[in-house]
Amino acid sequence: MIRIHPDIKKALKYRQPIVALESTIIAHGMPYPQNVETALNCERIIRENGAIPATMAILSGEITVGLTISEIESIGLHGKEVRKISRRDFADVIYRKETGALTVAGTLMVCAMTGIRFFATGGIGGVHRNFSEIMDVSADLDELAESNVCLVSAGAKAILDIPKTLEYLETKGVSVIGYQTNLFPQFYTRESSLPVDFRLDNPEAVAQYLKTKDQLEINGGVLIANPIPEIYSIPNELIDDAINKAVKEAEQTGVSGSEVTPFLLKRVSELTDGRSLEANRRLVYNNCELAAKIALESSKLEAKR
Ligand code: PSU
Ligand code: MN
Repeated sequence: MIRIHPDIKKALKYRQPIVALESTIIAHGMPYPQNVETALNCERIIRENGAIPATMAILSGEITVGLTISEIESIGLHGKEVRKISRRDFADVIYRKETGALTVAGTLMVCAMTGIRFFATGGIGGVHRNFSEIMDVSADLDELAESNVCLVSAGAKAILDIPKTLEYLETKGVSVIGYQTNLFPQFYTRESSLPVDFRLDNPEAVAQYLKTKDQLEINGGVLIANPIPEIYSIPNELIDDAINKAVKEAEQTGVSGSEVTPFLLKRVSELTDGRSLEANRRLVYNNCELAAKIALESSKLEAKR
């Protein structure tokens, strides 16, 4: 049921650095054509930094690892018509031979199936703001806790309840590592007042840390919180109103389930005249670069063993 691109098959065999990329961010996270442009830039940036990109989706019932350019274009063009696939949807979309975009949770599942250890996204899903009423917690969190994957993310999306998201990660035993920061970044914004578990300052240090974790046979995922570059960061006071307004609209219009996150991202982008979309793209590129560097350092360490 899995089709792996020959380049990635080879990379797996020779233990070359590979970075997984999800496809929900393409289909549901950004509008066409910026989504396709972003996805292709992510692949290019990963290659430029010495690793092999593996964009993943389910295509006509087949788990596909390493999409071609035209497959990426097709997912981007069809956008919201493509099903958003998390753990609960996985077997259903395959048995129906349908096409689906993988969330962070879905991509982590494929990483586990194939042995891919590094993954770049924009911002991980988390605990939503009105948790006490709707109990909306992204499946990304539980899946990360179960996967042996190093996930690079610009913190958690600012549309979420970030303190609760961090509490949940702590409960699940996921280490939250600040990359060159002591504070957990909030997606569009570099700063926050919430501490990370600990800080690492370069890809070599992250690779050494991951090697230690492996030697101790401590299973479970690691979240690298990589702040958006300063020049693209949107200050809290500029984006808070848009986020609050979008969250309120989602409640009033009764948007629910897997549609909440795409709705919020779209509304915040509209309310900021596209500024949040530009920030989103830049932070994803920044994460791709770091994930590739960590993957490369890790494969160098492994070669020495
Ligand atoms: N990062 C982004 N944009 C996105 C996502 C991540 O910059 O659209 C997607 C990922 O696929 C993640 C999903 O798994 O948002 C979270 O959705 P939910 O809250 O429904 O679990
Ligand atoms: Mn949800």
